Amino acid sequence: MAILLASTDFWEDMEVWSSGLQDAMPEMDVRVYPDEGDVNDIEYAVVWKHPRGILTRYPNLKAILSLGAGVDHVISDPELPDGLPIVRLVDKKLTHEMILHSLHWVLHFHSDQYLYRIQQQSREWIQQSSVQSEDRTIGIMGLGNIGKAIGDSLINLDFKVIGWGASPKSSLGAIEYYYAQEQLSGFLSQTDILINVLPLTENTKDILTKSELSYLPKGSFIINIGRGGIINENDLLSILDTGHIAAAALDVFAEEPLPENNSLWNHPSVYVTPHIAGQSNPSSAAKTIAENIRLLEKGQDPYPIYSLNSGY
Ligand code: OXD
Repeated sequence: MAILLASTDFWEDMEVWSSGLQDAMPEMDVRVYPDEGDVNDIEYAVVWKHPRGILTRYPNLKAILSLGAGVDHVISDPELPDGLPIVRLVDKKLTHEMILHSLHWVLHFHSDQYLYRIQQQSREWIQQSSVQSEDRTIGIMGLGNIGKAIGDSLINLDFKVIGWGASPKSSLGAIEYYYAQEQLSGFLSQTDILINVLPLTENTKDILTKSELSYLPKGSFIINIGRGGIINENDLLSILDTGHIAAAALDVFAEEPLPENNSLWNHPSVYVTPHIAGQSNPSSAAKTIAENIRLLEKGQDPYPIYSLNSGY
């Protein structure tokens, strides 16, 4: 029995992933693509942006597991073997990283750090009047495990948190929830700082274009740690130019790496980070992946499985 690790992105980390998985599953033979050995041995593929088409090479493949939270990098492969479970990664450490990243930017915008930076450049000593956290509404799009955990940590800091998702949800505690297209404008119009955690699906692609972004109040902020394709980048640039949105912290982009000639790089109100908001932690993620493989081996469902219906 063998596990194949395949990525076009994490090459320098593959040794770490491979030894992490090997430690978590000593009974398995862990191989790193392209050193796949006998293709008949491969039963599980653990992937991050794997080379397109390779997964059809393994006749005994039982499941595909993502090395990251999203699976759009898996399902975008036009040559995917039919009918195999695709398993997303929900890992405590990854969620924790995403919480810290979100808190960093919420506090940066909330406490006017972006303005003090500009003021310093022209040696201006202006004390901005501070807003209390309970008077600031953070709107989170995408209230799965990660979005909910980010929301709870902001509630602990006394922010008002509202959320939006495609379908109804319960058990969201103090997070006021909006759902479906009809409630999107009502949600956006109350949001001072928008955090996007939505996965990219057919339904979420370009869900935020100029008209939706205009519902955000003047002077609001955007933090995108979900997927780039969710916010139309040209529309974002033009609404940033008008000053309606004060600043955006973007970790994900429609095309990654962000092309050198993309105007987001040098827009004065944009902060670019290279998709680092929730880097998977090999030692903890390898254990989570190993637990899921063990469940599959026992004929039980791993968690969470990608659903074709919901698109994530
Ligand atoms: C992702 C990740 O899916 O970084 O984007 O885990």
